[in-house]
Amino acid sequence: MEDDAPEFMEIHEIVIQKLGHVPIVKGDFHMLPKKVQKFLAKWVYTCKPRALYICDGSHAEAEEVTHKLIERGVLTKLKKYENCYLCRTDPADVARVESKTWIATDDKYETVPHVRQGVRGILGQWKHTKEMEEEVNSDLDGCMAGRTMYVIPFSMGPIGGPLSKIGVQLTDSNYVLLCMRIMTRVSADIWEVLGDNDFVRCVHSMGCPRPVQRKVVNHWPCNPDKIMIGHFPARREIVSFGSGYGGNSLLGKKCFALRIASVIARDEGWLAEHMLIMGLTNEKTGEEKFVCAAFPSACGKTNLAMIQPTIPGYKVRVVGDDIAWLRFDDKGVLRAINPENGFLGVLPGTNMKTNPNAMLSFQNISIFTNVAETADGGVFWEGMEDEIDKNIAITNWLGQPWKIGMPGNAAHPNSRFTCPASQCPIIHPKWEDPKGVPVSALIFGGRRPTGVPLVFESYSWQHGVMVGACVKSESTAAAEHTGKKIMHDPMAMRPFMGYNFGKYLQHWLDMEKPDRNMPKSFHVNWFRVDEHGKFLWPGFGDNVRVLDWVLRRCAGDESIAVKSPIGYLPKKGSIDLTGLGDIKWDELFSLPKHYWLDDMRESKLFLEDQVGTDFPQVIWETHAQEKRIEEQL
Ligand code: OXD
Ligand code: MN
Repeated sequence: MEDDAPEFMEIHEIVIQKLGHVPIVKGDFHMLPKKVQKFLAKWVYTCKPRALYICDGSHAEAEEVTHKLIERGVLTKLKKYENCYLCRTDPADVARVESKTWIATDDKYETVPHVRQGVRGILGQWKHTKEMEEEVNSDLDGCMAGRTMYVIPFSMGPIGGPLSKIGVQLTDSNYVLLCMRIMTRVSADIWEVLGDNDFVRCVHSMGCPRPVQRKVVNHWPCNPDKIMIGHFPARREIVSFGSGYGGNSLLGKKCFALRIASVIARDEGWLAEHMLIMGLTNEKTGEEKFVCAAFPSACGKTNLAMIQPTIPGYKVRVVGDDIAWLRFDDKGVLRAINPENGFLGVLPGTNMKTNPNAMLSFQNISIFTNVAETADGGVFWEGMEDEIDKNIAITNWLGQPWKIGMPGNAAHPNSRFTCPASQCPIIHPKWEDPKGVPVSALIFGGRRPTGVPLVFESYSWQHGVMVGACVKSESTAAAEHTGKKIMHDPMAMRPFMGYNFGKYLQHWLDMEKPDRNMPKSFHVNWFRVDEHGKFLWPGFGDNVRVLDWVLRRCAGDESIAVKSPIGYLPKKGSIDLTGLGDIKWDELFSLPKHYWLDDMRESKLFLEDQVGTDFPQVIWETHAQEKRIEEQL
């Protein structure tokens, strides 16, 4: 490990001695675990902050930081709610930047698969460790000049839990600190739990040292031209530069809980996935089942996790809305924890009809980023038209006067709320159970306007891995992609892979063992449209009807499924459609032969191009899907 190399030891010793020159405005450096001291010393030496602030996660700290942010104009208090704030970023810093996200290893093929010659790989971006280090050292040299470096101890998962992991994030943004306090568990107790153990090293800078070189917009100093999000899985380190937005800067989320955690999971025999976790209790029997669902970014994981059922019989409770860490226990049961502490949800489209539980979650302690503001101190975004006073004046996310019906958007399409998960009215009482909850089904899905039925079940675990590998979806505003193109997003993990995707698929296959209770797996699509572009399925609360079918399948009901060339489909009429009016079942479940042949060939080509020799052939061999479609459809 780099930390133990003699020359680094020397540098650390010197810097530790020299730290006296960097005032510590809060906390006691000497009380920190030695490994943390070294980590800190190294980055103080590189980033050259004006002061050090060691966070303790206390309420007083939140008050102090919030007050500072309001004073400086970064946050505006929203007087319509309790402890809620609006933040407008620099409009050049509004989404995750996948093109500037890198995984650094010495061996390229540890990170990315062997793509077919001439093909540009899209399953992760690799840089050699040395090259990445040089870039990091040059970008971060003096990057915090004139600014305070905050030291944030945090836990992903309940503090001290057997499935939890600890991180320490350094940042020069107190907006990031405030969001980290919501999204992760920040506490001084971390130092004790950590002891001599290792932790994930997270370094974040807005990349805007003083005196500033670039005009600061909206009090949001950033460096959009030089954004760089680098991961060093071997030494469990993340360095993010230039952006303060969501997944770019809240390093516990995508960078740690998915990219670095997927590498840890590979090494330790578990899975770190882009999945929601929810519990459904059958109100008649009292039996509860948990499901996890993997959909690409901004495809409705938060809405599904917080669903308000439109049919009687189920009580739904949310455990997590974005990330699941999954591990088989010693009884062979797959258990899931939500490593996060809060929700960072997309706002446009969210309202009291589509997701009342989300709306009720952010009435208190919440940060709204890049939404519009109403003159009475409330918030507004596309989809809230029926929920505000029609005559109220609105200011859009850019700070300009706005009226409903004007061209463009009031809120940025990737505007977000950040709120503690505990505020959700249907948060599961066991959402922080350190052992996790037992999982009965895994569900994949995406936005597929044509061809793909509402739901189907894979034949087996192995087939489920193939179905997951073939996930595609229309692009959304969560990252920098523009337009509505259908993109491959295998396992909903394309932007979040921490290592070679072929090896990752093999790791999934290796999860299957005779003494394990393998969950069933499914694929859903709420977004199929008819020839006029109208959705064939109402979605939202009605999706519980599909979950009901899924759970009946998990309970072993053979009578409700028919075998098809792509998996098991619901037998006609086996999904409860009571009260829905005219649902075009045949269209919703049709499998157009040409579509599926093209789709299968295209997916196969994609995986052969992108994963090449790393693709576990057994998946193709066992599941001659193309042949089945050719012969049986
Ligand atoms: C997210 C994302 O923020 O997937 O959760 O982009
Ligand atoms: Mn996500």
